[in-house]
Amino acid sequence: MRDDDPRLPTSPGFWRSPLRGTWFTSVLGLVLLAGVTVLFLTGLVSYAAYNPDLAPVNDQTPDKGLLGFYLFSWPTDPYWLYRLTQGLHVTLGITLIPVLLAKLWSVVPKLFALPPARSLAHALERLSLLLLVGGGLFEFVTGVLNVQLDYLFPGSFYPLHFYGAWVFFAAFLAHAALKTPTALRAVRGRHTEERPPVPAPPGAGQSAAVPADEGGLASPLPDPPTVDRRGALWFVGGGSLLLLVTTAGQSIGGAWRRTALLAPHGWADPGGGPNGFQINKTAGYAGIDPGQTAEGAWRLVVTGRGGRTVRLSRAELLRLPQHSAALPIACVEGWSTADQWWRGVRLRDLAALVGHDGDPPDVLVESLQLHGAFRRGALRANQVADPRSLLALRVNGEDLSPDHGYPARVIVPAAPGVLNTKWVARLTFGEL
Ligand SMILES: Nc1nc2c(c(=O)[nH]1)N[C@H]1C(S)=C(S)[C@@H](COP(=O)(O)O)O[C@H]1N2
Ligand SMILES: [Mo]
Repeated sequence: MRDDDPRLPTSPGFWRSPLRGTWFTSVLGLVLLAGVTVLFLTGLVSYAAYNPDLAPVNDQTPDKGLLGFYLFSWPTDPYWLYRLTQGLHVTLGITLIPVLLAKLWSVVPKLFALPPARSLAHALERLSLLLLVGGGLFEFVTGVLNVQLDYLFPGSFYPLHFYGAWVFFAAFLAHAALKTPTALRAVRGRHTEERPPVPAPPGAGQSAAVPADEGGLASPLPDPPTVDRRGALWFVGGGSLLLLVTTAGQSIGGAWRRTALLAPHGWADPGGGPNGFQINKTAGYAGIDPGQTAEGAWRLVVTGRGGRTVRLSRAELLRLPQHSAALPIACVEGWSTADQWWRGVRLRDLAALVGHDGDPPDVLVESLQLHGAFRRGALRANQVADPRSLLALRVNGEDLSPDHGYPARVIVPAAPGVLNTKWVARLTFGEL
């Protein structure tokens, strides 16, 4: 049979690495079982955090009614909540890349196995593996691209990554239900009866060092090993550790940011001084013309109950009661700033100006920006009501810089950065 020609990848004899086997695949699989579960949960949370169900300006994902059954109103406490959940999501996702690749490598002979389907059940199993592998790669690739290439899929990243997550996780759960018992047995067995798979001494050829191979993953014709399975795991773990220490600093912010060698460093060097923290999109990139933001030209338009509207200059805003809040900016990309001191007018005080005293409603925030998915956003009533939610005019004792949103920007505790709209031009309360 041609299937058995060891020159073809469809033959088990083609795959010669002595590392492949149930134990190696099981250890990696169990790490992914824990890790991917955390990724899925923090991902769902991240989706809920940006208020996709509040208004189409935040998200137009069709059918999120079904998959978004769990959506809830995102709290404002603790104020570092999104910084934690999203830092965890992105850092863990990046750290797991070597584990994912090693896991796929360890089972790649199965991808080529013939016949493609021995029975209907086998065909269904392989189809589910296609969704598992395809879905997993899709989630990791879109996640990394979104972080590294700064919104490669403007506006569409959320639905892509969200739908992909459900497909991937459904296949992942089915796979875990089938394989976890075997994996646990393989890993436990190693501690009780079996010695670690001792590398065969050079020249010993196919020695008895190949352990019992329940999953049919071990090569029938293994090459002599150059590293044992433990060594290979250390190699994978070392890769993960390297990614971890060169990524995690971006979520801590401040001086730690310099350790985040792999994190994108943004479009502009923020420089030093009170405004010297990470900039996402610059005013220039967003097409904000300095003429529009000048003292004589800019007015904030606030609309509320029954269409009541006030127009306020920056000087008038500065004459309203000013409040401070120490809050970070935490982006969906996983980076955060340390806490910054913001100062400005409470959103709920602005709601009160247009007839919503006491119990402020949701608000639509629109910026001067004409294009781009994040030029506007909707905040929920609980976010408007929080006394730390500000239309900030100053940061760390100085006026906002143009790149951080001058003349005015929104800052809300625990909210994703994307809802901290810069260059605000209009607030519309209660008409979402
Ligand atoms: N008008 C406007 N506001 C915006 C954005 C934007 O593109 N346009 N980007 C948002 C995103 S995604 C983030 S993470 C924060 C970043 O704020 P910073 O640049 O001051 O750090 O601003 C938010 N506000
Ligand atoms: Mo962001």
